[in-house]
Amino acid sequence: MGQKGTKLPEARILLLGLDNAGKSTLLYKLKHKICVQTSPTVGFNVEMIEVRKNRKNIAVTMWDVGGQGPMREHWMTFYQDTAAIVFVVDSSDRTRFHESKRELELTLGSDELHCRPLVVLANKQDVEGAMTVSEIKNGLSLSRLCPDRDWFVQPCSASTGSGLEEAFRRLVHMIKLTHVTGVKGHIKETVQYFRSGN
Ligand SMILES: Nc1nc2c(ncn2[C@@H]2O[C@H](COP(=O)(O)OP(=O)(O)OP(=O)(O)O)[C@@H](O)[C@H]2O)c(=O)[nH]1
Ligand SMILES: [Mg+2]
Repeated sequence: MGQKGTKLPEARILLLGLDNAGKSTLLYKLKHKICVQTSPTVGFNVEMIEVRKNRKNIAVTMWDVGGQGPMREHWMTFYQDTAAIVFVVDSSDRTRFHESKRELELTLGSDELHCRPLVVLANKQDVEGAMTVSEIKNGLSLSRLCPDRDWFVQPCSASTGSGLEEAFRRLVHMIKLTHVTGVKGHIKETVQYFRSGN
């Protein structure tokens, strides 16, 4: 989990998206630079990446929450103190694009995520025929959906790693320091929530 023992201020990033979008693959690619064989996430994964922002070190904790149907009702459990949202879209799967759009709209409607920056990762760009950035930007109606938050769409491939570092750099730049918190034992609290069978 990587965060154990760190005293750094924390910026909590939430990785959301439908099952099979590639969230866990990109988390491990970003953190460990390796392409791991994943299985559908039941619960969540969390990794810490230390970065510099405004001449300070901060611990960016990336929360990767399972995207299967039954997992989605738990997404809101992770919203508190989120500094930015990363929404991963499988660009190669046009059949599920509307489902993806619906989940994004529901997520952005939350008060706890008000004004938080949004990065949409147009993942699986290595697949032939994948939707382009413009198709995704227009298809998700992002200009209409995000009048009061910073956002951008980044083409990427979690498998090859292309586009990931760039997205992460821009994301860290967008985080507002007012959304960076002290480490408050979120991991412990969230693990307890899941263990209690809610
Ligand atoms: N071709 C290609 N395949 C990818 C890419 N990213 C992920 N995959 C594959 O997509 C499948 C699902 O990836 P995961 O990372 O497990 O997806 P997830 O979003 O974490 O899914 P849940 O945990 O169920 O929410 C795996 O077979 C990955 O190898 C990509 O950029 N390109
Ligand atoms: Mg996963």
